[in-house]
Amino acid sequence: MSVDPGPADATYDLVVVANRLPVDRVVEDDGSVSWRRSPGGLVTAVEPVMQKYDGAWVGWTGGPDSDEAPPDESGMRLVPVALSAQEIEEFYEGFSNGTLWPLYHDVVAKPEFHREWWDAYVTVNRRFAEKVASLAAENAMVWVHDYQLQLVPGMLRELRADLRIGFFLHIPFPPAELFAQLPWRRQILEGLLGADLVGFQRPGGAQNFVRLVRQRVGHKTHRDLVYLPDGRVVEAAAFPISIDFPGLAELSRSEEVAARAKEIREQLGNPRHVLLGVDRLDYTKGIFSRLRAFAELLAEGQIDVEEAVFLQVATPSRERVDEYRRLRDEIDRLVGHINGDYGRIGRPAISYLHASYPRDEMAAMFRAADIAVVTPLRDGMNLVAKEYVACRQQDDGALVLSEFAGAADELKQAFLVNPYDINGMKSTLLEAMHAQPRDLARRMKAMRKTVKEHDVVAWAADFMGRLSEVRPSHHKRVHPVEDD
Ligand code: ADQ
Repeated sequence: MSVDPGPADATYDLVVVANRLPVDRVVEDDGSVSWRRSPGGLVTAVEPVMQKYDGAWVGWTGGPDSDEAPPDESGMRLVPVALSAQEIEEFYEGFSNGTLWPLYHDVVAKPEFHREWWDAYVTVNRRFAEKVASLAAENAMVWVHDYQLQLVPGMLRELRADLRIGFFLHIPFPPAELFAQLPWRRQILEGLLGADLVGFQRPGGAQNFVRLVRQRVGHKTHRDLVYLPDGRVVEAAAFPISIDFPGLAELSRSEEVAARAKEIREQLGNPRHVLLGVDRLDYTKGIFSRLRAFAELLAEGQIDVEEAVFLQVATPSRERVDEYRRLRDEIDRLVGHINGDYGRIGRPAISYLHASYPRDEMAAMFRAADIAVVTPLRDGMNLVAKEYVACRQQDDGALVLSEFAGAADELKQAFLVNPYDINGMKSTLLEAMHAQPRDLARRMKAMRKTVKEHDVVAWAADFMGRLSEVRPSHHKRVHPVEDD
């Protein structure tokens, strides 16, 4: 295999590539520009590895036509990739969030297929790949993230055969029957195969990928390995992402957070049960069905607003995509109905908030809640479930969790539900409300141990460790196999 040397000015031994940079551009009142670290967990995860290597992070700043470079962040060089307004519409809102997002989430909304969106996806992926190719040192490691950039590994491999490339998909990888709808299915699979290691949240995602590669591209596969005709071996594996457990646990133990949690309960009227939902406002999160289940329990008199309140935080996102605007209107209406029908003066059944909160306020909400209700219809992992667990240092509280969230693989002691089954959800909510403290403590202890042992730093170290293992090329005779 020929190895292209890196360009003369390439200096980074590790390059992380994600759609967004880990900072947000903020325009202050006086018109000056500053950058604020965005709250995402990914930056916490890769910070230690970035410091160990000489690291750069390549991503979009979030605004149109901006290649203004933000200052370095905790020892990481931040390198912007500019997107035009039209590319934001076609690549980001279009192909990423209007085609891939619904397709990869069990088609819970209908994916749209437009050829011009695909063209923009190819163009932008190439721009990212070229930027990385110009920055990576010879034999550097590159870690590409998520569904917006699935062509980057393949494009980068063509530009720089010397690189060791890893890819991690944060959302589910769909079963072959759904993926097959995609008119560009083969190009996406070939894009991913540019990586040496392709990571998924669940083992099922890795299995779906390997099966599709065998069926649609015709490569030889064995278990989680793909043998390419050029001698490369690609590994597919699950790396369930996690949270900054020690950081969040410590924050939740602070006196300020404890005091704020108490205050939140008081403001909610000190009911016996505070139920909590925290989500990006997205149709995959199952917000509508969970509120319906709660409303039916009120309607049937199984619970009363004097004893149970639902605090639902739903931060609007992707509001330029039609489907998201519609969802926001539907949930606004449903909350209005429920509060109109079952609320009393000073006692709404649902306390519904659109705002985005700092970490300490989130920790206070997690501490204030007796039951976290996490019921996505499909979710790669769902960090909220793990965050709730990290904040329950007294081993109390109940987690009601959808079996369709990646987190359900690890948090087996949660009250697991099928979010499509409203009756099942109602009875599980009641079961969680009436559970004995000893039962709750047993469950929570086990879940806390799991999340503590598998925090986000361990996740990143695990992925990077596997990526850096040398995998010699194979000498198998490979010939196309038939569809199975
Ligand atoms: P998301 O779909 O964004 O992530 P999730 O895993 O739940 O979903 O993470 C959301 C994060 O935002 C959590 O850390 C949560 O605390 C925070 N958050 C939510 N609402 C907030 C608010 N109002 N204010 C402040 N913070 C808020 C995608 C995949 C997931 C996968 C992650 C990570 O869809 O399945 O778990 O990536 O890989």
